[in-house]
Amino acid sequence: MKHTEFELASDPHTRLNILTGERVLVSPHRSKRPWQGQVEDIPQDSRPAYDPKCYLCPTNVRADGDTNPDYKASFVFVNDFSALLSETPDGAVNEDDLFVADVAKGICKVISFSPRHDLTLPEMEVAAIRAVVDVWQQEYRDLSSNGWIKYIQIFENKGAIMGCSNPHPHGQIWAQNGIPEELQKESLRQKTYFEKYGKTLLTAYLQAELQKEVRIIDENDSFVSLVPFWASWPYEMMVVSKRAVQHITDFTGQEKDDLASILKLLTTRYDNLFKTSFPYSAGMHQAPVNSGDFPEWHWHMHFYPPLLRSATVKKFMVGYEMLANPQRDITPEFAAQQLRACSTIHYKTV
Ligand code: H2U
Ligand code: ZN
Repeated sequence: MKHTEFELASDPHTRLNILTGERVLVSPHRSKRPWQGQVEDIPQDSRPAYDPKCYLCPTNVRADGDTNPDYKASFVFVNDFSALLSETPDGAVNEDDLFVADVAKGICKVISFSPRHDLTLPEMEVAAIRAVVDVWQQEYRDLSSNGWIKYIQIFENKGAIMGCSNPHPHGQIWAQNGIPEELQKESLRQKTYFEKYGKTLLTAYLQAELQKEVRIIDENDSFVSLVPFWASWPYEMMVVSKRAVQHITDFTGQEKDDLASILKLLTTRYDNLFKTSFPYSAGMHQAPVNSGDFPEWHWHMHFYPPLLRSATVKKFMVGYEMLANPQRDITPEFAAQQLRACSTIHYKTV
């Protein structure tokens, strides 16, 4: 039936990602009945607390021959196959603006979140997640003490579907001499907004979202988790700090506790959505280091999960997405509704 009033909930439209300036195509009419609440009979993974063949478990030997200590909380080591190296000589190439290259130097680390091979973030105690936040903060501080490091990417790749090599709970940190692409886009957009309005883009966005409430998932004194208006992955989420801080090192003890507890809630809802250990790539975005003050920069964390309808049905970013821009069927508002309906008690414990 023809209608005259444009509706975000039912009419195809594009949405602007205010952090990158890119667009996502939303096609809500394609998913009139998207939610089957489908739960498949996939074998639950039953890992041992200690796996003698795991390169992250305490006391085991890694690829480079080093032996992991018998650690009790988290354990950090330099990646044995680092993508960036600190000793690379400086250099650059530019042949007639046609062949352009610049040296990339850096330090790559791996962080085991727990000695327990069988856990994941949502299954860890809030206090143990808080200890991981402390490690992130300490590593950030240590890495930025190298004057040539300009940006530090803290991230986690979770699940075999995301190319993660090992189910032992772990994340990575890559610190480097330049500013990566996503960060350059976000820096520019945040700077432009700050210069025009005198406050950070995410302060304004968060305030507006808290009033609307439709995309908010959880909130505590220091953080909000939400499905962003411009989400391109089906269940994409963001964690945004209420205080506009530039770096994780600015967080107080209370804020670190609050970050741990909102991460526990977010990842538990994710696991409960399809009753599976929910895969994702997640990471923090923060201001460059050793490059001055960036009052426009507002710390936040992105969660990009690939699952669409069940533990095995994944959204493919192919075709139109590769050649034009991302596209989605279910609206971010609908995804938020589903995530809010998920329990915050992990399904394995009930
Ligand atoms: P994933 O989080 O994508 O699984 O990567 C884990 C990293 O662990 C990966 O970058 C490193 C790999 O280089 N690794 C070691 O540093 N030592 C090892 O013994 C095996 C894997
Ligand atoms: Zn292990």
